[in-house]
Amino acid sequence: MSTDAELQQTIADMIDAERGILAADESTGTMTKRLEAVGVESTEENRRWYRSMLLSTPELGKYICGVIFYEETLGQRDDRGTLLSELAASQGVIPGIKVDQGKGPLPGAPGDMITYGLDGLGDRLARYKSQGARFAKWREVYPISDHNPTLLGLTANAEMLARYAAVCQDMGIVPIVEPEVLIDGSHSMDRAAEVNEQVWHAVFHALHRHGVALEHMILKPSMVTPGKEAGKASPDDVADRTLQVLRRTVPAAVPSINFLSGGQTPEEATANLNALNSRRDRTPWQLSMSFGRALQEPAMSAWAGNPQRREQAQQAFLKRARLNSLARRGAYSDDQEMTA
Ligand code: 5MM
Repeated sequence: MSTDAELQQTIADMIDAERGILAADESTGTMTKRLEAVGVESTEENRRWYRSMLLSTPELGKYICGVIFYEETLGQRDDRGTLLSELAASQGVIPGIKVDQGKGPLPGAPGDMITYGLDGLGDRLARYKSQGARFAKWREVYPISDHNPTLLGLTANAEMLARYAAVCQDMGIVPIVEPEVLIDGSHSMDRAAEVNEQVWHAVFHALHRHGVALEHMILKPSMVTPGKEAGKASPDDVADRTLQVLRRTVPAAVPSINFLSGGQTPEEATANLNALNSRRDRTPWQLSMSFGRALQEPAMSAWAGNPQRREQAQQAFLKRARLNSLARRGAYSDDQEMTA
């Protein structure tokens, strides 16, 4: 199959009117925080057990079309010896891989961050592809302050995302491009909208410069919300503002926008996704999710390291996946939280 045909096939398999992507690509440091929060030691075995529990959830493939793995997970097997990537594929869930290698301060731009991992990316992608990965993900992180992101931060981060995406497409791997504008802080909705507009504009400008085929990528942005210390906006306000800025900056050729949850509660993220999809007639893209915390938090709390609670954890996980699938169609309402 040609590289183009491979990309096209993966996009066709991942763009689904009722399903979304599970972000299970927490690096060991992040996973350690998540596990310790529910009283579980972060050992390789606990991480393997938890992720194989998620992926073996019955009917997962009805609501989830892709899963983003961390490198460690690609080589792990479930209790029966099946590779977790094969377990996912057997449920109709396409395996993908996070390929950025963490972040640090951006020199020359105090307060801005930059992500590492371009060196040797082609070789790593070839290896991940041979292990079953068909798409990849790279995250750049943008804190908001009165003076961040700077112009340098906007251009340097956009350049990284575009270079990564171009390498992926050369290898027949669909890139998920994730510019995460952080929810941390007390900034207003207006300021969040202003920053997201600058970020998305810079990202698409860089993608164009690097010849990235927009038809063969997925955008994973933040929703436009006020900072978490500034109070909440209603789902209608989040949806209106997010779509206003997306329409100004994201070309119609992009097939799907899969939002991150970014510290929203599971219920908020679902309600916001639902409000976005209630306005679908006004958008050229699929509006879906690639949630990490908002899909996993209830499952992780239900499990809390007790293998006897496997079924309860899977039910909690499937409930969030199912409610987000309803939100994909604009068919979710909060009373379904009680009954689902
Ligand atoms: C699951 O967490 C991902 C990896 O984070 P680290 O590199 O910090 O370990 C992260 O990129 C995630 O995919 C996105 O932030 C979306 O997850 P949320 O929880 O924001 O929906």
